[in-house]
Amino acid sequence: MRKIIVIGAAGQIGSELVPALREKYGNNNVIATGRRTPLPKNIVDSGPVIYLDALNREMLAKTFYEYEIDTIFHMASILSATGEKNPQTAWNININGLINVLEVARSYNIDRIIWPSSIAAFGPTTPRENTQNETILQPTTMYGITKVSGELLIEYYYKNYNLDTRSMRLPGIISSETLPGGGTTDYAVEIFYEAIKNKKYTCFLKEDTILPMMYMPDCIKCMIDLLEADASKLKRHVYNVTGMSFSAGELVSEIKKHIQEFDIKYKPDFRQEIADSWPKTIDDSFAREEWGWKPSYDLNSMTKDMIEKLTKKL
Ligand code: AKB
Repeated sequence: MRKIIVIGAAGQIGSELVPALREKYGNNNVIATGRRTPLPKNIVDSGPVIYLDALNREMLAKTFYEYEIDTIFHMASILSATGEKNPQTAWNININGLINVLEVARSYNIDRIIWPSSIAAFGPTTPRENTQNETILQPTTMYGITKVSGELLIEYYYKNYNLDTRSMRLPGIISSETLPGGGTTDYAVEIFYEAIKNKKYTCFLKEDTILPMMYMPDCIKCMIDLLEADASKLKRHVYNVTGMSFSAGELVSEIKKHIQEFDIKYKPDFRQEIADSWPKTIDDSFAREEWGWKPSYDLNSMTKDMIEKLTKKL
């Protein structure tokens, strides 16, 4: 049985990843860690929870040692829009946090590390349609720069220290439990809350902005499947993955099928330039071939499920 630590368990993905991991590997085998944001009650009530600052190497070492950790999900990260407001903080948390985790991991008995990269690793010089796994990586955001650097770092630690590091380039993640914070794809979550609560939303991206996205159940499956993938089948450490691609306007039309009176306005801000530097569609065939990646949700089924879940919740 694995002994797993989720660093950054209060975030949008971490808060749903921990319950899924606890169900699969046992409550006491999944340690949830947070730093600033309080952890959700279901996580606090169902298993070990600790304060952990990834910028503190000693604290990382003590935790890995005391809990006999062998598997790490390093989820703590500053996202694209916040990263543009505080680029130095983004570098510090995203890269110094990651290198600390890798450094401490190589001194302990760590079997596997999952660290998500992002479509933000691509930039304006990358082909935007059907973007390939191996392509130009020249991002213009600090967040993107940390993702490319992180990808290179995890390769380096694999090659030089034999650490089994694995990563997927996540698109925008849509979910009904915890709100994302500080990303460019956040509109695709906020829009549901506003459509249900107030029947109107002002979108910070243009109507025709197309971005790759994924629904949370697929994202959780993606993380656990890559963790469990047979090492002999993997030919690389970083994989493109995607669930669906749609424009803001297409999402609005889909929501209107359920909430006819929904009123939308578009008022693009600084995040438009970030979105315009990212791919519209992603080629994830290596993930499909090498570890059987296959998403279940498309725009239609995701929208239906989000509206059902959020209507109950709100
Ligand atoms: C963001 O918008 O910054 C993130 C991402 C695509 O990595 N959701």
